Amino acid sequence: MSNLITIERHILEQQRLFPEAHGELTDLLTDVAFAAKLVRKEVVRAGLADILGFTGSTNVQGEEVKKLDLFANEQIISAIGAHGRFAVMGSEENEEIIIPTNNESGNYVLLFDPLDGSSNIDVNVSVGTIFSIYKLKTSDPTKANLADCLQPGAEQVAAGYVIYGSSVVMVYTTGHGVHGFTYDPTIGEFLLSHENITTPKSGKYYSMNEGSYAQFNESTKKYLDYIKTEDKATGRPYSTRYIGSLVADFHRNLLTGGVFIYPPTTKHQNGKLRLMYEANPLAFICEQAGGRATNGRDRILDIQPAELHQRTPLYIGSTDDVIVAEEFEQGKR
Ligand code: AHM
Ligand code: MG
Repeated sequence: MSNLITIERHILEQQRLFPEAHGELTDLLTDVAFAAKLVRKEVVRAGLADILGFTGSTNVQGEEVKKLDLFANEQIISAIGAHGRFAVMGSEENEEIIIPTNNESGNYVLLFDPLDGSSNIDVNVSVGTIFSIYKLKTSDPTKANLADCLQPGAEQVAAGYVIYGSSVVMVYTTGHGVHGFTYDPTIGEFLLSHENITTPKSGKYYSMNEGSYAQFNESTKKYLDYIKTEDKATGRPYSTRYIGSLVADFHRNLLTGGVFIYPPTTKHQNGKLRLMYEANPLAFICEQAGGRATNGRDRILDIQPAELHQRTPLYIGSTDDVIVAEEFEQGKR
């Protein structure tokens, strides 16, 4: 019991190791961990909506029962926005940027996906929250605007995700390694469980929605044929693992090795996933863990965003596996 390290203590200790890390960042991450606890509290009661009232209806107390993703969005905005540390926020659930009411002293930007993979909630499958933090560019926080949010992922000062699965795990990076914490519900704390996560150079899993095969381009189809062909030397065939919750698919591959691909399709020509809320934070974490993240050609973190809700194809995971997938995408194989 002597070696228990809470997420708050870990963030503080990291800050001491890296004097350039600003004290404010500790508060920001502590806020995010707090918001995650609020979301977790509802996610674990998800099935009870049937008893307490269907979503979209009113419950026994006469209150409106919100869809869980909208509930998570509101919880995060109110829990984090109230502390005045962020001058501007952007959420996958909000069309426009969000300006917290007391943003006068906020020096940071928060972009987040409150509950990713929410179609999986009703069937007890893992979902997650993803977040990304940038420094404000505008010098006056009260003038924070969209341009502050449209920074390339390489400018992130911190990023992370929370996975609500068989246990709840929060993973974060501030650019000094990747660290994971498992939630202990008996004491209400995230405790260090995965220090300095590194991802294997190659793995044995590929994660793609093969149901979209007919919508893939020829290069993607060729890659799929390759990854399923037997070849002892390269460890093929790889096994398919696809949950359909990005955080869960990413987290598994991060720990075990493998590649996650959401390629361009005829339905989603720029891919389905969002650059600012999904690709950038996970790319930052993946690179910090020794992995690779691209859109099939360019490094995700170098993409200059043009829109808040911009989409991107995503090739992410073990470096060697991502490179092979890119070679197919670029017609080199
Ligand atoms: P969402 O933000 O509407 O939940 O969509 C994102 C999710 C990701 O979690 C997941 O990787 C992807 O959509 C799955 O898409 P598909 O069903 O097309 O495979
Ligand atoms: Mg999402």
